[in-house]
Amino acid sequence: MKFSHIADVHLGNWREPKMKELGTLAFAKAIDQSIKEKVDFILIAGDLFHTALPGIDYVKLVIRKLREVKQKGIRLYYIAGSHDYSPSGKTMLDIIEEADLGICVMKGKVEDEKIRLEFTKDETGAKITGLIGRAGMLERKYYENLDLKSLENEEGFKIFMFHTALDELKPEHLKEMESSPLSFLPKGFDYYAGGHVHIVKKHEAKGYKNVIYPGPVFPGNFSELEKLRFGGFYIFKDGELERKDIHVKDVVIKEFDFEGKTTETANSELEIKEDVKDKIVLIRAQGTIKGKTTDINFKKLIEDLWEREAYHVLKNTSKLKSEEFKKIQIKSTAEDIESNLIKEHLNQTNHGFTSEENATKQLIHTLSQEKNEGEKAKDYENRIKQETKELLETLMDNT
Ligand SMILES: [Mn+2]
Repeated sequence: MKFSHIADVHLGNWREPKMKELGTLAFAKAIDQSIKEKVDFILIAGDLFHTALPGIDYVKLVIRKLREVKQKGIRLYYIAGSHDYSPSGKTMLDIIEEADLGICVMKGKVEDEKIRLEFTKDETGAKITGLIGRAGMLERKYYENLDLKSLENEEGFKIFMFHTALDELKPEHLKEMESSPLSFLPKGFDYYAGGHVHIVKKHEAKGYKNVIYPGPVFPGNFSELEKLRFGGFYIFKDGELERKDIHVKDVVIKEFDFEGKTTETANSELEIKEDVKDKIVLIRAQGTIKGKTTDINFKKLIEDLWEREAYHVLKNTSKLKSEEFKKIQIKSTAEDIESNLIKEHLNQTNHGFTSEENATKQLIHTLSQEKNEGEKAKDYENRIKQETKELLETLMDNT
């Protein structure tokens, strides 16, 4: 048995057309390589599209590639992720199943308030099931009501697909991300095909083997490019795992530390000597400088890189500060201030929450969500209302 495990393609991600192009190229490569490897089937563990309503060109690309897959006799199984699932519960991924190009494996029924998932059986005998991911961890409710026993009692080679962050696999830099314990997943499966967390990770624990996050097929922003440089996916063959990297462009990373330096010194150091032709160049500048940050001549450097035919140039100066501003800096973060304000105003109303502080924070979080790209005002309004309603129900349930 041989299959490939892809996740977090995010077609339509990146604002710059040139970078968008690399994302689609990476997806095509992941599919082409899977075909070349003669896999029996392909798993896509959510976030194939970056939005619930992706552009027509991305839909066309997916249909074209999946038709190639089907023509080769390779099966495709998928679940929706937090990005390709709309608040009203619709996903463009439905067209894959409608067009008979793949099967969404989250199937089952609700019985006695329990979610009983069914298995989709592949020709190889592999039994596949899974749960979709939803924005704001709304899938947590599904997991809480999931009938694990019936899944665990099933015989045979089993695969569980999920699109959720797991406590045990969460890296330090994503510790703010909401997550669930691994014990939410049924035990004893042969492979856990994950998505959602953009890291490359393989995890084993008692009762759980091959818990995998393949990471994106192409990094989705500056820091992902910085950390991962390139994307990839996994191929599983008769118990053996193989990582497949997808190289679409080389990345040159240049860090400038201007701590304590004058703008003159900073400007004299601001150069990149490496060959940048047809490469993505990442410029990160940090430190507290003497003088104004606006006096640092990034424009000249970037123009020079374009002239030397860099494929794309990205700059990050979020950690670059000016001493002049340092003097009036407030020590607390926005979160600290918010947290203190909440604490100061506790116990003034009559409510049914166990933890008013926690409830307030969750409500603020839910209500401060922004409108998604391409989301209609009405859908946005309904989504916020629905999520707030669900949150209030959960908060009340816990009392
Ligand atoms: Mn994702």
